[in-house]
Amino acid sequence: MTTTLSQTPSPCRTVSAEEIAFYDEHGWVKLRGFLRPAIVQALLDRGIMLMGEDGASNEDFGIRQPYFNPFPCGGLDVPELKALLIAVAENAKLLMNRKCGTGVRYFFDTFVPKLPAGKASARGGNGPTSFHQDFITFAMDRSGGMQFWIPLQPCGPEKGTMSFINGSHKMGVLGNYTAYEGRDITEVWPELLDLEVSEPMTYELGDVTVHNHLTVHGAGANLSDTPRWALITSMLPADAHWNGAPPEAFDPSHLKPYQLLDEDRFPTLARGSD
Ligand SMILES: O=C(O)CCC(=O)C(=O)O
Repeated sequence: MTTTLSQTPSPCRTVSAEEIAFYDEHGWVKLRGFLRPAIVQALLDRGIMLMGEDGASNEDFGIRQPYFNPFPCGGLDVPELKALLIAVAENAKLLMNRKCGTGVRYFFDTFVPKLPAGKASARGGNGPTSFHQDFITFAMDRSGGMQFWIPLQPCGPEKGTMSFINGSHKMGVLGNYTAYEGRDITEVWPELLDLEVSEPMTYELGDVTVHNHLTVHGAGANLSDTPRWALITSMLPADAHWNGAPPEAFDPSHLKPYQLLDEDRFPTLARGSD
């Protein structure tokens, strides 16, 4: 008998107490064997359907930067993927570990193929990822959010996988990388050189990393000749409000400054106990 994704109970496992402690201390954690391979395959199939095998034949999304060619996944509209996002949010709540039991709100889910550095790309997306924090680009009034970085195929450093600066999430907000005038973040903040940098990640199918929006991270170029297929899903504390600044990740035209994010666009996927 064939098993469909919707017949199976959970698309992922639950984070362990050790993983929660590692995340709290380092600002990131690798979750080995977190996802069922079938859900990873479903994500890859959707990425290829929307973006083509080359990860670059998608409708123009209007964003040009070297890190990757971004394109929305739209997972909330696909029942199996919505179930995944809800399960991810429940794990984000455990990792966030707020004392008042705050829940978790969906922020976005985006394919992020990094295109091969050796091939010209009209879309950009074929360079290294400079070291940065995510937080400042999101225009939120509070920290606590995190990215689940889901490789859709096994991959390692040659594909341009991330390294993390351990403990950098405890250093506060370090500015927008566009304000560094081309300098590396460690030139602007030499304090970061006192911290350890993780190895670039190597992922088996089903492995995922999670990093705090305040954790400094970056990646090399994709030195292979095929796309580095990955999906980022970003989660926020359910009590996050827009801070009124122009965000890079969403259109705030329906919000007032300091407004709680609305349920229509940013649904609460993991209910809080507060
Ligand atoms: O995929 C990459 O190279 C970088 C991803 C990133 O910056 C993020 O997940 O916040």
